[in-house]
Order: sequence, then C-alpha cells, then structure tokens
Amino acid sequence: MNSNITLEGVRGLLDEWNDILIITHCNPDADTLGSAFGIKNAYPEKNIRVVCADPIPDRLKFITDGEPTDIPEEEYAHIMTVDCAQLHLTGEAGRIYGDRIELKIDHHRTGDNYAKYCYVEDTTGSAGEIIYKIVKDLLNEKAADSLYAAISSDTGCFRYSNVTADTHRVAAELIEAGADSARINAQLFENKPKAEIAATRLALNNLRYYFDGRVALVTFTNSQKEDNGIDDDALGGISSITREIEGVELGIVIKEKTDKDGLYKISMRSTETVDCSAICKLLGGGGHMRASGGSVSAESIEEAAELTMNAVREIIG
Ligand SMILES: [Mn+2]
Repeated sequence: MNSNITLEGVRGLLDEWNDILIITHCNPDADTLGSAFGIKNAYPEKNIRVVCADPIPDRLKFITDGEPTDIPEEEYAHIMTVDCAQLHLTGEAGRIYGDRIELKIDHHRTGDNYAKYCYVEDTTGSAGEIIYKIVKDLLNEKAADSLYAAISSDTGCFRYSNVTADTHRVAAELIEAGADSARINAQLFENKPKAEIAATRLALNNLRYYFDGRVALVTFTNSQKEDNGIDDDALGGISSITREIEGVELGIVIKEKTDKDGLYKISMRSTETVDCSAICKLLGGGGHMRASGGSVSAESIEEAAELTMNAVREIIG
C-alpha cells in the first residue's frame, strides 16, 4: 500500500476543501466516473468539477447526468484524481494539471505516487468502495447511485474474486441510502450497443476449438469488422465470451489491426492452469500469467491463427 495519508486524513481534506477539480482516467469506466461523481454528489454545496479527457460513452451518461466533464476554463483551488494508478492514464488532464495534483485515491496494486497525498487500498475491489468509506455520513440518493454504479461495475456485478463481505455490506448501505440497484445494473450490464451484439454474433460464428476444447479462438479481419459495422470499441468485451465456455483453459482473440492490414493483434485470457504470458513471449509480446497479448504479421488470419497455435503447442503441449 503506497499511502502517505490515512482515510481520516483524506476525509479531513475533502471536508475542508470547497473548490475541487476531480480528474478521472481516460477511456472512462463506471468506477472512475462513479467515484468522482460520488464525491461531487456527496458535497452538493461545494464547487466541484469532474474532468475526463475523453468523451463519456453513451452507456455511462446516466452517471454524469448532463454535467460537463471537459477541461474547464476556470481554475480550481484543489486538484485530485480517482481510480488513476498512473498520471499518464489521465491523458490531457494530466498534462495540464500534473504538477499540481494534491490527492490521489486509488485501488490498483501498482502505480506512481504522482500526488502530494496518495491514498491506495490495493485489496479493495473498486475505487467506489473506498470513496464510500470517506463520504458514508454524507450520502444522499445521487451519491449512493454514483457509488453503487462504481462498485457494481468494477466487481462485474458482484461476481469477481475482488468481492468481499464488506463489498456486499457497502452495497447494502448504498441501497438503504437510495441507490436504485436494479436500474443501475440494467444500465451497466443489459444495455449493450447493437455494434457490440453484432461483434458477439460474428465472434460466435468464427469460434473454433483446439486441443480437445481446452483452447478457444475467435478471429476478426478488417473486412469482417467493416461488413458488420463493428469498431474496436465494440470488440472491447469479446474476450469474456471464451472465458465463459465450459472446459476452456485458454481463450484467444485475434484481430487484424485497423488501418494495418496484415498485422494481427493477439490477446489471451487463461485460467490458472495456463501461463499465457509464456505463450505471448514466444509471439514477441508479454503480460500477466492470466492475461497477456502480442502481435504477428501474416498473409492471412488463417496463417496468424496457425502461428499462434504453434506457440500455444510449445507451452501447453
Ligand atoms: Mn477501478
């Protein structure tokens, strides 16, 4: 834990500050936005602005609720970040405010101490759960909604191994404070863009098994993406498909790089029985035991798949 301030210390700062800019990470998710708006909504009397260097995706606009999140003209007295392990993850906001950040609140295991005060709980599943502990005596319906969205999102709707008994206790407190859990979970998990469904359909059509069903492969060429109106955004959640199949220990997604015909990006997810970083190393890439990536140049996606499976064979036999 890379903290140089206590939770009480953080609460003291937020209680004292009246004029706060809260920076979220780029490519925003519901945890970073819900944490930032959880603070803003818990202190409605204060002048608080949330900033995200990227546009807010339509499916997360229920969290920002019409509030602007672009970089403001005005100056703010205090600047902080939520859910941002490293400064560069904040994009343009980090370039503008980077040397003036007073407080960082985060839950990632690795990261930089780029703020004057850093509060990091790396065993907590979401930044939202930390923010709850800070503002729990100030909750109103809007703050409860924001924080519930943050926590539910980063725990995969309370399904991941980062969920503890405390996570459920916090969720219960937020529901008691007025969080509309059914509506929020529907918005987060049952509100998929049509392009994402088109990507899923294509993925299932292209799904192949190898090594007696231990390995599942899904492929996308640029022309397939084009023909089906799928952009890379829509492919974001595709790796979860192979992970949900019985008996599959290694899920692989190969996609041709947009604007770079002939270059194929490979991403792998595995269960604890397969070290996919070892496989990806053979393909010039790397990563973690259970999630890694690489890329290959090939004449066709078939050849890219063959090269990938050769590497898989070397590791899993
Ligand atoms: Mn997070």
